[in-house]
Amino acid sequence: MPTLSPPRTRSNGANPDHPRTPTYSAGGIPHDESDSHALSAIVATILGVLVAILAVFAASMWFDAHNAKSAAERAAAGVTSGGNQSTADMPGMSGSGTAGSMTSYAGAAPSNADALATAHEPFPAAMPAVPAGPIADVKLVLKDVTVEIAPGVKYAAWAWAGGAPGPVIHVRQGQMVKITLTNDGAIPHSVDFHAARVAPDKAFRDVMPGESVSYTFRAKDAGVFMYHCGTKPVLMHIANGMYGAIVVEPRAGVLPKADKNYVLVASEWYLNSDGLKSPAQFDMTKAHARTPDWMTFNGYSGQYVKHPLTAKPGELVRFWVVDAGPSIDTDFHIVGTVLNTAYPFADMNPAHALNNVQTVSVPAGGGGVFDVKIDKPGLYPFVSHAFAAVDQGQVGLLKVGDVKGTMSH
Ligand SMILES: [Cu+2]
Repeated sequence: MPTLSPPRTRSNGANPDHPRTPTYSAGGIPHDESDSHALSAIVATILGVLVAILAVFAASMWFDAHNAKSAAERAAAGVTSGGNQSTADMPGMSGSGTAGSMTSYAGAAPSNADALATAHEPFPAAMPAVPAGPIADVKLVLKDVTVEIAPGVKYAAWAWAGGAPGPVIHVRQGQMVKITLTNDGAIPHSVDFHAARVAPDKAFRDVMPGESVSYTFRAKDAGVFMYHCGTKPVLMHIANGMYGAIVVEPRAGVLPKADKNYVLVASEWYLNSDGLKSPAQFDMTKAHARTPDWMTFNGYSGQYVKHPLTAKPGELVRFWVVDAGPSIDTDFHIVGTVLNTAYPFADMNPAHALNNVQTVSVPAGGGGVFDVKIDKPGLYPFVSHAFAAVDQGQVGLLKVGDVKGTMSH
């Protein structure tokens, strides 16, 4: 567990009601001069005009604010009713879940959280091998599953047979990729691969429950790419866990050989309850406000703090990072070192790489690749340096060498 400073009691920064002292008074005008009355009359007239102008401004601002509020309420009502599709009927989406109290459940934890974090089996961050042969045959199964996103915090996800994120897919640049998506969920879903150049209305079409879709694309573009369900409302399908990463390994010789390759998928979670007793569900109001309860690497708060990723001193470690969002960027940073080489936006052309930079943003729906070589043994936290994300769980450790203990950051 990272040291989570749970923002359970959220200060809304309410201002005490200070009565304002008037900033002008009748004083200051000489009163023993013969034209003092005329001057007073002029000043009074000017003040009167100013007050009138201010009154008009105030009225128009009230109308604007009122209209904006009405528009927001209409938008919220439209979302809650889901247009012609009632989200209240969907599994993992109760009607009450959209009421949106905006109560934060960040940092909620049972008393045995530490033991649960230790017992948790971390999502495998180590990049799998490339499938042999000319075609990478990728079979994906979508499923409604209850996942754990933090110690003791359960969430009714729409995700993959193995939870969220989906499996890491690793292919070679130029390889054909055959995707077969089977929908074992209760409602239509689809899968959109950012690495593909295909007609989305065909390849990424909705798949009915119990059915499958298959399509192929050639992985022409190297990098690390997001894949996700693209069925409406996309915000909800992504936030519910329907995302993953595909690494398209550049052709041999383009990059220096890495000793370790780790894949991290950053994402945020919006909960309608703390998820401790029964699984939490998606909260659309919080998702629209972009106020997550939890933010994670590979779907579980701080899992690589308890179970660090490892490297030997001097090894080249390559992080392939996707930010699944759905809405918040990840500002990738490793405490105690500098990123030797960064491939922003996962543009793998070495001529475009950055050298020796501290923090690189990975946009929602985008990727980034980061090489580090660390000589000194120690525990090096990797974080999104937008630090609310760390408090909400987007933190892990890279353990370099044979060192003991843990470190919170
Ligand atoms: Cu979906």
